[in-house]
Amino acid sequence: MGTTDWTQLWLNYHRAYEGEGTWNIALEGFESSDAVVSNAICEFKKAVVLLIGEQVTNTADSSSRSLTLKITNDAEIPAEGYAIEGGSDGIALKASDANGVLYGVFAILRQISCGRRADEVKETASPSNPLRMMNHWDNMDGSIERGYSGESFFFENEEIVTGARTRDYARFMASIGINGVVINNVNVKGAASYLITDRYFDKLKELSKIFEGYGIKLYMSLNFASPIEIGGMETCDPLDKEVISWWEKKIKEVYDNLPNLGGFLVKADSEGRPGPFTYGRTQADGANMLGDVIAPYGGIIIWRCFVYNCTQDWRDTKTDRARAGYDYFKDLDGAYHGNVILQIKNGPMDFQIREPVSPLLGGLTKTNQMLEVQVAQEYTGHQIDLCYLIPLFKEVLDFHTHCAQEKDTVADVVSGRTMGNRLGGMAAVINTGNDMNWTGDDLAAANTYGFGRLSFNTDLTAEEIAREWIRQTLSLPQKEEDILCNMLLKSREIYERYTSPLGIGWMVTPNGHYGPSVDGYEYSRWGTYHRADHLGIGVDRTDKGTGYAQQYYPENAKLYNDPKTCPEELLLFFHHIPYTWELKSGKTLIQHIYDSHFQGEEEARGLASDWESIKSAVPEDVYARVKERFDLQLDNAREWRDQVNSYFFRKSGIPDEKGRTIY
Ligand code: GCW
Repeated sequence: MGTTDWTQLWLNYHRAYEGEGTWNIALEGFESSDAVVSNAICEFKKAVVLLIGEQVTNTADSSSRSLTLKITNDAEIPAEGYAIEGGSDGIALKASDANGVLYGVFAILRQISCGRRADEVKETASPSNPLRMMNHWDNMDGSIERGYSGESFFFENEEIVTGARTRDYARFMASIGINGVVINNVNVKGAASYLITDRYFDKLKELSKIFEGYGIKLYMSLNFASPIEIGGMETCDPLDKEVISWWEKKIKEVYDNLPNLGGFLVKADSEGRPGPFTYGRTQADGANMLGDVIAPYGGIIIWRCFVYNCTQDWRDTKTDRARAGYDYFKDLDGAYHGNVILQIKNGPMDFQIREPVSPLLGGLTKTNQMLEVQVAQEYTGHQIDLCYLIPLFKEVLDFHTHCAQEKDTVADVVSGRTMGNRLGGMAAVINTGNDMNWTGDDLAAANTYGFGRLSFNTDLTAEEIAREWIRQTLSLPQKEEDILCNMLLKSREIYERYTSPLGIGWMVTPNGHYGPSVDGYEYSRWGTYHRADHLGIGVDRTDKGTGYAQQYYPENAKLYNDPKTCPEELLLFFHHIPYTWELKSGKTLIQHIYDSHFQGEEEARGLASDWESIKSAVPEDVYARVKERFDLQLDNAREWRDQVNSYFFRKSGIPDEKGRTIY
């Protein structure tokens, strides 16, 4: 078992083999004065010593084999892409820009960490998506909304913090291909509204510089009501001339200080946030105004589509939160300006363990769009329960929207391949904090890593990503690697089995969102209902119900509309189904609910014992931290199993065929 510096995540650089050469670095068409190139070289130097015990010297040493990392500028390589190839005299790296050099170096180090020798390194790659972003929900008091790994490492007591950790963070992000980071929570309040004032420019400049050295653009979340909150105006109506000229001055001031700022992320008219609706304006009015103001500086506006009525009446069965995104944004397709991107959550509700893909993705055909996923485990176990999310993200990316004859998957749409957009990509709500191991649960770093890798290369499989992460992080013997990989790969379905059935979602403790509370959101204002009674459960979203299914292109609409063709894992999302309904397995719905909960709880125990079985191969501290979490996960799984099963037994009065204990 190698030593693991857990603060270095997957950039641990375990000794892979003993080399016997000495390296020098040759640059052709790149300057070592370029911050990104220089950081790339620096990383290479540091890593090869650790990985293969070889030094980078630049002076010929006749006693050892002389090797060269030859970095060449090659205009044929696509933006941010690279070609790497090892041979007997070293490694050739070709790229057409500095980010390509950086990603190429990290690719070399990754391949060596994963078991190749330097002379076997080989890959040609370029990013699937133009924008590959992390969204932090960090608040300026240091807290993190939906954070499960300590406090923010960007903010403390309303100040911006920079230091060694900031640099490490940037390295980690660059190593997985991230090129944009939004540092503050989309709910912009209090001090965060002042991030666009001279109170913070100096520190932001520092931060932006660190990021730039790793090919990352700094972005911030913006308060749409800034003209009121920090400008002392009476309105923030996006069509008001004075409001517009306030923004013009403000954005100029921001760019005078932060010329490399990528732009802003905006949550408007949502969950109490201000927005254009207040003034009878559309989402496009709001987004375009900001887009126009920021355009001269090359900035972009990323506008979130998470807009819905959060003061619903549960008695009202016609209003459907799932419909809201499409209803608000589809009609304005084509009205958004060129530097505006709509950022769309993967599902129409809110990051549940299983949801259909949002019909807005690909539903919009004339608008820049970006996929938003949540790596922070808000509804998926709080980084206590093991839940490897890459299989879920893959399902979303592979979903055929039917928006075009070909190239119609979500991956195609957001990458720009379908409609030829220049702007688009993927963003994740990140799961990091200032815990020593960054992600609370050591195993949750697989999601951080995985999102970045997937956004760079959407063709990678969940398993390839899991293995890469394990090899670089823990470098386990093959048998143990297989066990851990398998644990990761099945964890999402296990979590799904012991929580809410067949796509219904929610049933979670309100506010905190950990642990069961079947009716917790049933009679609330949030639009999150399961509609269970003594006969059945589920929400009718067909043409006879809320009509949500009709927001999809006909192929999918038809599939979802009929309970016989609707994919069963989404059955209760689209249909209200009697407990006695027979599923494809031949089981009744109620029996499926019981079986799945018993099975999920049992499988969670299996995960815990799998972890125990690899104890001797993992560092002690890592073992202990993860074990602690499995203990909690087992309590959680048991609680979910018993509460959900008892609830449905009491509602339906139908006993478990297998006579197991239900309360
Ligand atoms: O998932 C919900 C969360 C909120 C979050 C919101 C959003 C940042 O419960 O905490 O607010 O989504 O995505 O804006």
